[in-house]
Amino acid sequence: MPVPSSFNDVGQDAQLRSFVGWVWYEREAVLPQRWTQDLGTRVVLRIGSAHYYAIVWVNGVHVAEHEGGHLPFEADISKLVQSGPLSSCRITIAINNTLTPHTLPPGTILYKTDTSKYPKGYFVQDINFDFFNYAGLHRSVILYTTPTTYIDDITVTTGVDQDTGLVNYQIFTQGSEHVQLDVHLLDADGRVVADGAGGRGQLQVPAAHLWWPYLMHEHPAYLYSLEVRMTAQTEDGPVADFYTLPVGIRTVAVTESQFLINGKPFYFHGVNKHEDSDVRGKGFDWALLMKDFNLLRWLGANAFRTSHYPYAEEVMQLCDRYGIVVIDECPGVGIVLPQSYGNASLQHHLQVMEELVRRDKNHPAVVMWSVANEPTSSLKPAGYYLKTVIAHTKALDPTRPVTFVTNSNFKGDLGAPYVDVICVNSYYSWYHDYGHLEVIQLQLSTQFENWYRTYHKPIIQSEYGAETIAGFHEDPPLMFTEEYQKSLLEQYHLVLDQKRKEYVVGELIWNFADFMTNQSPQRPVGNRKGIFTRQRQPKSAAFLLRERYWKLANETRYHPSVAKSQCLGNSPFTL
Ligand code: GCB
Repeated sequence: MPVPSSFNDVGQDAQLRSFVGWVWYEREAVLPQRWTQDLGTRVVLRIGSAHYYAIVWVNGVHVAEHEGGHLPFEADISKLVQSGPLSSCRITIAINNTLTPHTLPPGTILYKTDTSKYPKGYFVQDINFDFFNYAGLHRSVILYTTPTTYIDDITVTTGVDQDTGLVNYQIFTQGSEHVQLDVHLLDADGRVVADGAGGRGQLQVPAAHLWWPYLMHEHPAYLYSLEVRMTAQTEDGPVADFYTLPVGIRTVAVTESQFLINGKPFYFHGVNKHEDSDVRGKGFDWALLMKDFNLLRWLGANAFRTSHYPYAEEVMQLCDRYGIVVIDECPGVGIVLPQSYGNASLQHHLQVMEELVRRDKNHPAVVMWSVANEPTSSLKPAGYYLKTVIAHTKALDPTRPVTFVTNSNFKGDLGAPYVDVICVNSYYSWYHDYGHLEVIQLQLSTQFENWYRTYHKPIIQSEYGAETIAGFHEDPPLMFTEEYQKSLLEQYHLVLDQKRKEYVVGELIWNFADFMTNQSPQRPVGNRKGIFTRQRQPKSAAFLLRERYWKLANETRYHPSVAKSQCLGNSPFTL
């Protein structure tokens, strides 16, 4: 079985495609002699993503267990590989994709006991989310080394004072109390612009280049490099560790009606995505990733939400580099049953947010955390649950707003009081009043007005869209045709254009591309609400959105005052 890849679509076996239970991966790796003989070397096994529950052994010895399919985990395996003459290392990973009411996402195993209909022991995995539960080793498994005294973690937060950039850093080391830390901040040309020393401090960057979103500024996504050099005297002699972290200096803030980046109003015009493609399922693939980024840039999209789970780290790194703003969502999708709001679920959800924030906190592209998608937020226990997860996330990262994405009625939503931005999904003229495009404007205006009147918080239309089979055409538009998708979007845009002048701060289409789901009478080989096909070819709506997004970019672009030396001129972006 190739890694990284989902195992489901690689074979020709229908049983493997829908398999629920344990699968086993095993691989022998030969390690360089220095790794196995130098006791000052720390050898680490890192697993980028194993969906869902994983148990790991090295040379037959249990080294790690991890719950949750979309975040990395590691094990220090130095002792195991340095204990004998062997330079080989057998890595065994058992993975179980079963989802229960307490996993994230949750699911239920339904035992079908009517023996007149089902064979003995028959069960199915039931889920309340709309994407295929691909499983396997979705991201790379790597072995790496550090010295035994090493840099374990860095937290960077940034601020701006007039035109001085402020870079606050905190460095955590392991292995020795007596370390020396030297810090340098380099600009994009490699020139040192600030120095520091010690485990925490603030670097000041005069006339800083700020990190701006794509299309918001002539020079978006400016990145500095934070170089951290650790030296220590240990029993085994001097040791050094070195780490470089890209740093974007920017601020994020939310008012009653605006989302501000660097103090300027930001309008999210973008997409919801999935990690999903032919053959490899949710397996990481550089070529696919670059294609997606080229499509996003072509589209003029400045943002996406990682619906409905954390994406690969490489995705986040590219967002930093291209200035694509991210709403970073955890796998809290399909939380609908009352059993999924108990202590076991809550505790796991808090743990997942810790892992997510630890992984993604230093990405300037990440401007907001989303703790869930469409939970049953009108259920009584949901209020305490969402309040707790949001408060915990804010405690972990006080610098970013926190939200969850709702489809509940504004009157009964028990989680909305705790979010910074209201993110609302609606499918007017699709799941409701289907075929009746003429009701969208009224219903959507009412939706926005109700939410704003109740909460006085900025609103993002976090999903809207229509199922569309590429190549289906009917005019006047009929459901499932490219014309219907376009017309539905146009109706939404008429209202968005009014409300964005007031308090709507973004629109994210559902979905960037068609994606695989469970089989159902509503899903013709997956969800077809993509503006691109699963193979990344455009439907008509992609051209409509492209025109809109570039127009929005020109309208919402930040123009520094003409008096300032960094004046960009007035030349508009062109398609
Ligand atoms: C939603 C969900 C998303 C689905 C989409 C749909 O509200 O958040 O996961 O795929 O609707 O197409 O039904």
